[in-house]
This record gives sequence, C-alpha cells and structure tokens, in this order.
Amino acid sequence: MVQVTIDPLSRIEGHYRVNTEVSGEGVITDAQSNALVFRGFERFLQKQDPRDAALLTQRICGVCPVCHSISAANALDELFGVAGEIPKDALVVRNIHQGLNYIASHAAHIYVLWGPDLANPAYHDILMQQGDLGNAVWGELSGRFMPVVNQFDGIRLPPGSSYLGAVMELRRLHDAISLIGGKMPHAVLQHVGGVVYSPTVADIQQLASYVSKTVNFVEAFTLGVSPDTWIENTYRASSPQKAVDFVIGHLQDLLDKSLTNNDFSHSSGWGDVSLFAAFGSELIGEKLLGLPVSMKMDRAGVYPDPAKIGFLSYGVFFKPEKGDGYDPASPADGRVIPSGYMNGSLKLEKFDHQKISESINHSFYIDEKKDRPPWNGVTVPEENPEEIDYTRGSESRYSWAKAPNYNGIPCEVGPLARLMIMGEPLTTGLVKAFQDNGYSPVNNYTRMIARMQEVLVVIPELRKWILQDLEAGAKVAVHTDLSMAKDSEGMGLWEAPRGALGHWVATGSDSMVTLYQAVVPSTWNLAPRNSKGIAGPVEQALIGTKISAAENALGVDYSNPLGILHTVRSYDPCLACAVHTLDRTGKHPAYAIKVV
Ligand code: NFE
Ligand code: MG
Repeated sequence: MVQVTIDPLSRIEGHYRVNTEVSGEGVITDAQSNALVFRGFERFLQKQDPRDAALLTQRICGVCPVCHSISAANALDELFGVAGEIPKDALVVRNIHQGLNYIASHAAHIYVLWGPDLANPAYHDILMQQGDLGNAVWGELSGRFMPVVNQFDGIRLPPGSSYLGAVMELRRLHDAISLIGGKMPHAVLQHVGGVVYSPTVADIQQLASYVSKTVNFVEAFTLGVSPDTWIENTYRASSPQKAVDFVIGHLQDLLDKSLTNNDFSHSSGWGDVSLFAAFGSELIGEKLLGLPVSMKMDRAGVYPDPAKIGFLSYGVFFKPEKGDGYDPASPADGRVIPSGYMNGSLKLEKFDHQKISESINHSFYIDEKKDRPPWNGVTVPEENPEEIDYTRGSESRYSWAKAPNYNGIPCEVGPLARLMIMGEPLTTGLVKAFQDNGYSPVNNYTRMIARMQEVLVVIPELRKWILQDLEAGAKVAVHTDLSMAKDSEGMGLWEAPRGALGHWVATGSDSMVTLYQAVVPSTWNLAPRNSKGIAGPVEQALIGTKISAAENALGVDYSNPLGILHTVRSYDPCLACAVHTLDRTGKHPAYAIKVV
C-alpha cells in the first residue's frame, strides 16, 4: 500500500489536496478530498443589506461570478416577493449573461485547465509503441494542447495551437460578457427585481457578432465541422441512437481517410473533439472504430456502488415563452435545461428542493446537528486548531467543504448530470452505448464529452435569446424597496457551469440578513464523507481507478498519477466556490507529490 497525496492539485481553480491509498497493483483503494481554505462569505453577509448579496457573492469566484450574481438575485426576487413579476426581458438578459459565461467557463476548462493533460508524456510513450499512427496522433495532441510553460525531455516546447486559440477566444467572450454585464468578472448587472440594463439595438447586434465569432472558433478548432450541422444531428437529432450514429459515422469517415496517410490534422477535418472522442475512449476508439490504442478514459472515474450516488440539476435558463415571472422552486418544465434528480441507476425523479441537506461530520465546522437543510444552515468554523486533524484518514475531519446530500445521498452535479436529466440525445445515446457494452456510463470520458456537448446546446439557445427574444429598450426591472424584505425568506436555484448552485437568504424585522447559505457545485462534487460515512462523488470516483495512464498500460508510476489528475479534473473543480480563510495554525500539510 502506497499513500499518494497531491497538494496542491494544479490546473483547477483554488487550493485543493487529495489523499489516496494505492494498492501494489496501482489501483486506488481509498481517497479523501480536502478543501483547505475557508473564506466565510456566509458569515460576513450576516446583518448586511440583502440587496448587496448579488454584488458581494460574485467575489466568491472569478471564473463563475455570473452564476453567483444570478442565484443571489433569484433568492432576492423571492425574498422581496417579486419573483412572479420579473419582466420577461430581464429573464432573457439573465440567460444571455449566463449563457456567455457557460461557454467561457467550459472553454477555459476544456482547453486551459484540462486539455494539457492530453499532452502528458505518458501518452507520448504509449502512442510511440504504435509506429507512424501513434507518432502522428502524438504530434497533434502535443501540437494542440501543450500548455504555455512546458518542458519535454528537457526541451522547452511551444504552447499548443488550440490552447492559444482558446485563450484568445476567452478574451473575446469576456468582452461580450462585459458588454452586457458592465465588466467581467464581477458584473454590475443582476439586481433584485430584474437587471439594471436594457440592451440597445446596437448592443444586440454586437452581442450577435461576438457569438458568431465564437461559433467560428468552434468550427475551426473544436469540431472541424459546421456547428449547425453538429447541432442538427446531435442536440436536435430525432433519437439518441441517431445522435450517436452521426458521431461514430463522422469519426469513421475521418479515420477512413487518415489511416491511409496518418494525417490527423485540423486541415484533414480532425477537430479537437473528434481527436478526443476517438482516442480518449476504449469503447469508442478501440472496440467500435477498431483503433489499436486509446487513453481508456472511459475505464476511470466510475462509481463502484449505484446506491451511494445520485445526479442532480436545479434547472437553468428561463423560458422566454412563459412571459414575465418564474417559480423559485424550479419545477421540471420551468427551465430550458430542466431540474431533476437521477439515482445511481439513472432513474429520473422530480426534483424537490426540500430534500437538500448538508453534513458536517468530516468538515471543520461546529454544530450540535450533523445535518441541516440550507434554509436552516449554520456556518461556524472550528476555532480550536488541535481539533483539525488529517491523520486518521477517512475517519478524520479533513475538509472545509461541507457534504451536501439529496435525500441523504451525495450527488454528482455538472454538465453530465444536466444533460442526462435533460435527455440530450447525444449524451443519452452515449450513456446507453456504454451500458449496452458493459461499461459504467458515468466516467471521465463521458464527463468531458458532456461538457463539450453542452457548449453546442447553449450556442443555439444563446442565438435565439439574442436575435428573437430580446427586445431593445424593454422594461427589465420591477420596483422594490427594502421594506418588502422584512421578515422574509428567499431561495435562488440555478445551475453554475460546474453544476447545481443554490443561495438561501432570510431576513429579520429590520430587513437585514439573518441567514445566508450558499451550496455550490464543487461542494457537491468534492465533498468529504457525509454523516452516514458515504464518500463524496470525487472520492467514490477515485476508488477503483488505476493510478497511471491508460489503465496502467506502462506499469505503475506514482510520480505521474494521471488516474487521479484526470478523475479530479474531469469535474472542473473550483475550490473558491466550494468553501466560501486562513490556516490559523500556520502549519501547512506536507507536500507529498507536487504535480505542476
Ligand atoms: Ni468558482 Fe463555480 C461554477 C459556482 S463552482 S467556479 O461553475 O457556483 O463549483
Ligand atoms: Mg455553503
């Protein structure tokens, strides 16, 4: 048994440590997910004017400030009793603001945080065993995904073309978000009662132009085919099987050409998604397309026991067709990407916000109760440093993240959960293909494909909101004043790029905040054990995963623990969001393995 600890785990947002125990065969047998900073947003909002929450909570995170401002504004709408009257155009502006941030956030993850893993030296060694084909594929992976600072065999390599292209594209997307939000990060747009700005005709045209430039990037780099063709045959396919057939057929056409000349370049049609879709998966690449080699990412990051995991979506993007107002409880038909809960066997149930609770048994908080719903939540940090102890493994208290549960069960949240719950054809078809072929449908590969596909789900909706639904100069707010928030409660359910996001607020007789709780996607995904001792989603996904590249294809290499890195990064973690401080002791945990 070897203990492998990665601290800090890089190329995620924030400060994160993961402890694992690994068997002599290189299989992870236990894992603890450690969130090691506490920031206290829920505490310093106490006694504040609640209207400030839509501005202040954005400071939780610079990657996803938009979703925090919208969750907060949604909570305030209910707190002030105006959720049923928010003008339709304000809801459309919230959609556009969030839609642009979804694409930017997913692009940052796919290309900048996660993409460089495809250029890991282990894949060089695995691919080089395949002669000319492997050499050509490695040339594409390293040429596209190499990060800015990278050395290989002591030689400094230039950054990848797709990596650099995405960085430029992110800048443009941030310009677009700034146009509508005033700035990015930390916009000044979302407010109780609606939004503070109504786009002009010129702004609407400018927004449309930004989106069409993003679509050009997606065509040239990400897909290698027209996004409209892809959307028509996947997101809008008449059945999940047809969506999968389209993608497999497309990959087969590309391979038929490229296997003769070993040309896997962008100019021969290999978009970044196609390259990953074919070579990332044992089932798709080796079994269905007949490739001699793959990264086998579909074998890693799976849940061993369906009774201990669920999948959750609170629903996101208002439906403009419904007119003014919305239901804060987010019923299943209320949003474009719907709310819902799927159990570990992928059976869909209606979402009920009353089933949400958070446990603190393995977290550094003090409370006489071990589980509380967020509308009755407390956040009191452990003050006694002697109580902070990481040494008893999974028995310890070991994280500043609480452990959220739905009906007592930890849940994966994020693009894969959302698109499975939505019944998005490509995701649903892929899930079925993995099940039919004896694979776990939820794995590191399907998590990444779902994130890529969600960009293609958002693009056509974004174009519709901008070009059809948004009215220049329309009314975008209803009147509110502070007295309306007296002795009240509000709940803001939304979906951040990384998954289910909820803000809960309550006020006293002076209308000032008496309770503020945020339950955030990375808190769900990176949770420690809950009050029943059930491991959090990332912990469960790590257990059983092989530590080194492609199912330990080159043997066990503790110094390059790609199984851990791929699995944790497939959730796109954000620790700034997950733990909304300081090491009071001044003692820092030892660095065991530092991966940069
Ligand atoms: Ni800081 Fe966030 C998103 C939220 S987190 S990135 O998306 O809420 O898990
Ligand atoms: Mg919280």
